[in-house]
Amino acid sequence: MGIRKIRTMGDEILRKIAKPVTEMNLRNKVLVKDMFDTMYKAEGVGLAAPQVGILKRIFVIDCGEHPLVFINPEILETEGEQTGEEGCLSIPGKHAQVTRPMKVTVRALDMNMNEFTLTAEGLEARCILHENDHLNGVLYPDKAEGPLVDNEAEE
Ligand code: GNR
Ligand code: NI
Repeated sequence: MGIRKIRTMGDEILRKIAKPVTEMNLRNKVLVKDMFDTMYKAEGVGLAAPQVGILKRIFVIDCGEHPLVFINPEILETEGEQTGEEGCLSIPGKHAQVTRPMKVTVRALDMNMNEFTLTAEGLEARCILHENDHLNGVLYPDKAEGPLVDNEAEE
């Protein structure tokens, strides 16, 4: 198990633009495995490499259906709108309402550097867009409708 430290808001690395991945090698394989370990341990549904201090365009998600790896993702198309609660492992203990597209089509490379295209809706779409933002130094409070709320305050 390779649990990595999750960087939190205020850490400058979260605001930097991540760099494209040029090859799949042992270092990147270990990184992806560690990202899954770290995401599951933290009970998150997604994790982007900059959150563990690595400025590479990689994110992983598992919104309940299947674990997926996205390398050098490109958002091809979005459709519709959804407003819902969003949290981030880099902003522990908080959430806010964020409006995002309901549907997204994304093209990326998988672990074998083979291209795939996926269309997702609802939470999976929200998650893909949230993770893609991390690769561009964007955090959900930048897009939030209302204030950041303490998770405790409402539960
Ligand atoms: O665990 C997470 N939950 C979540 C909820 C709504 C929208 C996006 C997310 S992603 C987040 C994990 C995380 O911070 N990924 O970058
Ligand atoms: Ni996040």
